[in-house]
Amino acid sequence: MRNRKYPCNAYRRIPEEYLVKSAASGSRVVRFGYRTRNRSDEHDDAVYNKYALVYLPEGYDENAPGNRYNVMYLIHGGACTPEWYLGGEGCTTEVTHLLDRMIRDGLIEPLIVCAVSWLNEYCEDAAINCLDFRYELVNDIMPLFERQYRTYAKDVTGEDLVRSRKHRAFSGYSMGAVVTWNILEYCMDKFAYFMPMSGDCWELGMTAGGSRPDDTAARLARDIRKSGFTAVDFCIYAGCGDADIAEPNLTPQINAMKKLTDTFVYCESFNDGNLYECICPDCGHDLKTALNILYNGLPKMFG
Ligand code: FER
Repeated sequence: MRNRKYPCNAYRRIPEEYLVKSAASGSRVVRFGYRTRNRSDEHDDAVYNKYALVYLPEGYDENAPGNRYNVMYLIHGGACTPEWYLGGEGCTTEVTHLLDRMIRDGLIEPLIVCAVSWLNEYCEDAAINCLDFRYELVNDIMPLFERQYRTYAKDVTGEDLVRSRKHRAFSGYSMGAVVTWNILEYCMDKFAYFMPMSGDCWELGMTAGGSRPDDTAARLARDIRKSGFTAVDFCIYAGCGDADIAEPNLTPQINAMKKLTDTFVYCESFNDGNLYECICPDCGHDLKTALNILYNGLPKMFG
């Protein structure tokens, strides 16, 4: 895992100019259409049309041989859609401005961001949709998406999604953080970096990261160990605002995880461990917090 030097995890303020449009960025937001099926039923026909919004960095070139990009899947919160991050096809937003500037200034390597959604036509229960989203991700999105875009997975039918896991991150805000913890628990084989923003793990019930932190931490550790991974195999950059309604759910969960040092090693930089919680000053349960966690967390993703 530790093939690189990671910067210090501590919170830093976003330079104001990072959130406004800079001249002539060559990045693009495009639409990725796919078909999906009713949740966990792999044998059901993929009859539902859905789409993701995709950020392609400046200079992205599908045809350049050997040119591979890190990929982050990014998922929205309640009552939102992928537009919350990326606006829409051909749009620019604070998120795209931030990514443009971080790449241009060398804080991160150029990456692809795939903004997906847990909304669907067949189930109205948001919590169920979040906890089942992984089936859609693994069965219907990743194989097609990573064949179409130049991620590090070259042969998406084989073991390549596993081999390339250090070049793949998952992040989400609020209900999207609920998804992120679920992906951590069940899809560690394909992802090595996780950035849950403003939300806790709901495997043991809604906001159970707050009400049952020790059980939640033990559950995560158990399933990570069961899938054969240890503390050196993954990193979690979690975060929320100091005035965030999810903070009382997230912080107890992180504190419980800190005690399970076989699996989670709390640290000031990922050179020394794999878990950090960034609490952003003067931030609530909103996009400002997500922007802050993206700014602070992304330079620590990918190995
Ligand atoms: C949390 C995780 C998710 C939380 C709230 C949510 C208050 C989502 C709420 C919603 O979208 O309605 O820890 O804490």
